[in-house]
Amino acid sequence: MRISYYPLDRREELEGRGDILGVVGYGIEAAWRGRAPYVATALAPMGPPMYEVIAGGPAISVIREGVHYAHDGEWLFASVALAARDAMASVAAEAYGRILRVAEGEGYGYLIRAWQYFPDIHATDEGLERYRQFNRGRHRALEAYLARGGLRPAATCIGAPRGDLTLHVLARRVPGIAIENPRQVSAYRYPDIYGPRPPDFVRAMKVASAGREWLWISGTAAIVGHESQAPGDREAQARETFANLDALVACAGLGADRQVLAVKAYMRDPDDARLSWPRPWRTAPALTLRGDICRSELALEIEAVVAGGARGERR
Ligand code: 3EB
Repeated sequence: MRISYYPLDRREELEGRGDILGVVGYGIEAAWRGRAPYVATALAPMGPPMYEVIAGGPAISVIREGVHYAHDGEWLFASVALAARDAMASVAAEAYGRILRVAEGEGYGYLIRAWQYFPDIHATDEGLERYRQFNRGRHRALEAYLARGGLRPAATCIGAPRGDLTLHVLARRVPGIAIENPRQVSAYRYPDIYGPRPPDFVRAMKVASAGREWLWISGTAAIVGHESQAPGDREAQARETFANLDALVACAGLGADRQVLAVKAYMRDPDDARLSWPRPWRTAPALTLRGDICRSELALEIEAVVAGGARGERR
């Protein structure tokens, strides 16, 4: 498993590769002609357009039920895009339902990581914010999966400027280990002041692969307990966000020689791209995207992948 970022002019080289599980385009207009699943997001980077490439072993690529997926025996990447005009609860339930049928059908029954982007995240739909409608649908779709022993993935949910709902996931044949943040109430236990159904994700998922441990960290924002911190103060929000990221990494037991492999930041306001980043976060390959964080008072959200040292399995 490798995560890399490539500029637009590397497209043809990427399209010819056979080891790619999935590609996510940010700010890219060009059509994708490769065999690997491609997610055309409406999110734009603060810098030039960029491809995010998740590569693995030789991958088999399939389209079924409108889900484009690829798998290499260890990881499955699956992606679906649905029109997101209204009834977000149904759209979310449909997207998760299809992804789960395909993933479980191929024997990759454990969601590790999910990303969901859709427009007008704060608009109201039948008296309820669309993000909260989304949570209702996701909850409905995950209920049976959780009842049969499935695990909530780590996740990111961001408002896009336009386009479809895109949901893309990574799944495995074996369960990951859920890591929660001691500074935060688990999202799936949020009180109902944040909506009738909680957001079904874990703060991070840890997996063992290729002799290392990998921590997939959810989109992380300035939330302590269940409350947003420092509304209107982006620098204070950034500090709380990094404190949450640090706390999660400390809980995951990755060892001292851990390494931040990739970081994505989502910011409501392009000016916030200039905020200063502390170590170890500022040294990793990073992508900063313009997007709406799912609580309107939050200015930024950061996700990451951190790996333990490559010295054999740690448990
Ligand atoms: C939060 O911690 C901030 O609904 O899938 C972060 C990551 C957030 C994922 C989701 C929401 C989601 O509640 C928002």
